[in-house]
Amino acid sequence: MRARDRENHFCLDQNDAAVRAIAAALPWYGPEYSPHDVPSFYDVSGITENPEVFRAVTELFVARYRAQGEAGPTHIAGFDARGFLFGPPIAMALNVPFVMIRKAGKLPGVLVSSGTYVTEYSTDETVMRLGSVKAGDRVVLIDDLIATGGTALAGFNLVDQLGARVHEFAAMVSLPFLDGVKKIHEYADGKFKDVPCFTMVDDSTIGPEMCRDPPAGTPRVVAAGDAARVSA
Ligand code: HSX
Repeated sequence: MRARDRENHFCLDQNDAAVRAIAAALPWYGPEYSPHDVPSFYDVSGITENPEVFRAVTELFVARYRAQGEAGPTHIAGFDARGFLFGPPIAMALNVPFVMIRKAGKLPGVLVSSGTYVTEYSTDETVMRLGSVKAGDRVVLIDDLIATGGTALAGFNLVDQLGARVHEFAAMVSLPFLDGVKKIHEYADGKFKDVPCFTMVDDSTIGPEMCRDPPAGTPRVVAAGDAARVSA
């Protein structure tokens, strides 16, 4: 599997069979059938409900970090919520801890906060538990997707506050037109410019045939008793 370096942004070859298989398993919905007003909302359940592809995605991440040997990550930290799908199997395969970067108001204990930040469609705040990573740790930040980079940068700042170092930011899908990786590398006069970002599938590789919007007029939510009469 070849990774091309676009200025510290490692991308897989979009014609690679594995990348094509992931793209062909990732449906999207338009604004009417999405939880947010974005042109294409990628539905990660297309991956999680397909064990073969889910395993292939996980193994691509694992192979990358396993190949780094002793210099590889000491921790995998996943973003609430979809980073929680990919992070644990990767951490278990590498035999390193999985750490939660949680939305505010959900974690017990003494916490550090990212402060509020803006994403493609929301304003959020995330927290990590004090002591979950420490000075000297090399942390991979993992998410399903990077859009504007707001969520990723919140993770960079949290890990930084805790005294550890981000080893790499990694996501299955990238929306390059929103320049998320560039924003990470340009943030705070280039504070994180040397941290690599790794993404697998560019959104442009996922075609219009992956749209799963149902026929016009299909209700967005159906009552339990009506579910059998509606096809989606
Ligand atoms: C989505 O927004 C993904 O799961 C990520 O957590 C996040 C990426 O958006 P952005 O912060 O890069 O704009 O819900």
